[in-house]
Amino acid sequence: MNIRRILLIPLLLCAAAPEVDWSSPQRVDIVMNDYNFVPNHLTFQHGTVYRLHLQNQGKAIHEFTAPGFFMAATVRDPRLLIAGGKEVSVAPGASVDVDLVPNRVGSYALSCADHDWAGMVGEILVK
Ligand SMILES: [Cu+2]
Repeated sequence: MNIRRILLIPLLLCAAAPEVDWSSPQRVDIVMNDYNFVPNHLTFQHGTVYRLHLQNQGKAIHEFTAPGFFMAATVRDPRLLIAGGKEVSVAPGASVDVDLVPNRVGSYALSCADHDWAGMVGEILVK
């Protein structure tokens, strides 16, 4: 690989990434309990920068499982997403901040992949 190509690769990666100003996200608090989300209906404006503050107040591990929502969003740190980009896992007593921009208007399913059977579900609306 010649030097010109080595220099070109990071340049191309930068050009491909959408430009987002992450400096002042709008915070949205979501509490995860055994077994529900509070609130369980979330509304976002597309193109707005949010910080989802996911706080697990339960005794079990909970997931914020929202594959369609995450797929249609720009997530600041994609390493927070597990299960192929479908969800964020939060340990009992822990909290995780997920900075993202919803990009596409629509309604998206929310669940905890482990506890949907217990009614741990919700809905996400992007306007
Ligand atoms: Cu759960």
